[in-house]
Amino acid sequence: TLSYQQHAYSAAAQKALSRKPALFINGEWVASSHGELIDVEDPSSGKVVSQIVDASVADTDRAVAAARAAFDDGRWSGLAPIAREKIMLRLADLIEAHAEEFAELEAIDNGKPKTMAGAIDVPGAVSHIRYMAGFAAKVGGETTPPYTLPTGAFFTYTVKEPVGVCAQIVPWNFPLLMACLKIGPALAAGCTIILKPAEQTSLTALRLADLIAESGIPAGVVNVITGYGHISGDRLVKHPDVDKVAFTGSTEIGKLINKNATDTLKHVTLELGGKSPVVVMPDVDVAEAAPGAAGAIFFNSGQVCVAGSRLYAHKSVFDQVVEGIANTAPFWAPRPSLDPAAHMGPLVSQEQFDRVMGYIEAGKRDGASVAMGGDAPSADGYYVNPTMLVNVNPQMSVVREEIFGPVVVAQRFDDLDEVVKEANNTQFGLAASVWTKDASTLHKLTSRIKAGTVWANCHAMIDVALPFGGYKESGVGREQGRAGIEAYLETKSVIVKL
Ligand code: TXE
Repeated sequence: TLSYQQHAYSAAAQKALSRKPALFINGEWVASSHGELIDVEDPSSGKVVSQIVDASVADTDRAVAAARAAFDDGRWSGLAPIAREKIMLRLADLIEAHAEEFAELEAIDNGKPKTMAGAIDVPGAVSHIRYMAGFAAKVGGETTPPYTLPTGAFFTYTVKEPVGVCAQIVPWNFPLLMACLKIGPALAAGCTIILKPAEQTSLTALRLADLIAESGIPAGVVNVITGYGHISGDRLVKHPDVDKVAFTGSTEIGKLINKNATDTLKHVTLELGGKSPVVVMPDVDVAEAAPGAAGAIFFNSGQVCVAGSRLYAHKSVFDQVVEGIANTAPFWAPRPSLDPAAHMGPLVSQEQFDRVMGYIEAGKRDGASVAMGGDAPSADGYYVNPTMLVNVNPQMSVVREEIFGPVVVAQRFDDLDEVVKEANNTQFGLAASVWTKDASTLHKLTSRIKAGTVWANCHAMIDVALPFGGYKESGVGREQGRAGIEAYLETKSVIVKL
């Protein structure tokens, strides 16, 4: 039996939780136009611990006006690139200096273990800003010879310019990390920003705004507004003065945003859902692959866009892999996020808990058998036990749909052609992992699986230098790497008659 005893918050966290609800617009903390607030819950206890502003359409318009003015007068894009780079590096240092506080706030707000937030979310956020800062001075156009125009009579070149005012809408699974992943390339490119964190998890974005002000980023360049997606998020997507929308979230809302952005023909990048396959070949060392496959799904309680939620193990190792994963149950048993022994916390909200438990019940009704978990511990808070379903088939909703919880469906296969077909039998194409020591099998699989990222003998290893995004309904465009900054740049061609 586990103790679900709650842990005390630090003084720094209590201070952040008791701050007056406000929006960060034009470098100042301002009240909302209508005074509506949203409760902030700690998913480890289900208790309300703070409140944030539910930004109105008028508040949103005010933030867009600030970002527009800041872009149009060039107070950021007009700086020397070395100055932008220096300020961004200062912001990265400030986040790092507050790592402990950010990790705790993220644990309180999202429910992820503080140890995980400290090991992954916060250093990841810092890396995104630092890596992109280096691009501020390193993206440019080229002098390119013309093709049909006479060379001596014309001088032709391209210039890279910032796209403009960017609305950045992020989800609740990696709040600070996603915020920094979004603002990094936009700032390096010289854009201005309205960042909208998810209504469930806005605490770290608000604290980030304090550090943005402290870093020396000019007022109006980054604005942070909290609130519901269908109000402030929707207004950002439709606002004529916003030039680009970058969204991470559900495929359903991603499709809606794509439609809503059409009238003003905004640039749109979308990072959406997944149902990523984990393919285990017969030659693996099961002692390595089984815990690897468990981590692929149970990390962050399965609330990861690249979660390895469909396991395909070769029939010769299937039983051993299933047993090996089931044996990790004590390690992944959910605990309160501030418990130093926690490897997995609760889910983010009652809504997500109901959704995940609904899928587990649907799986059982459809005839799946439970090989691990399948239930929730009795405790306050939104805990779900790590779960594995077997005896499943490709028609079941647990196999087809993104559950976004600690639930993996395990299937066996006979040969490579069969597993490639099944791995690709999905509307999604975000990621996949393949587990084999045979180089030829490895390359056959990586080339035939349709996904934006394919890992071999590991899963969810994300590096900011490598482009990230989805095939099929998992998204549009790429973030990270050079592709990530290109998404915030326009290319202008200049043709000069001499
Ligand atoms: O996501 P939403 P939800 C998936 C996952 C999860 C499901 C539901 O399967 O169970 O989505 O989560 C803002 N215009 N993912 O409902 O609604 C919203 O305020 C503009 C996968 O929380 O997509 C928040 O900031 N913005 C995913 C953000 O969109 C709108 C991560 C994401 O919320 C909006 C999260 C609108 N009309 C959920 N409606 C991943 N790929 O990592 C909402 N928003």
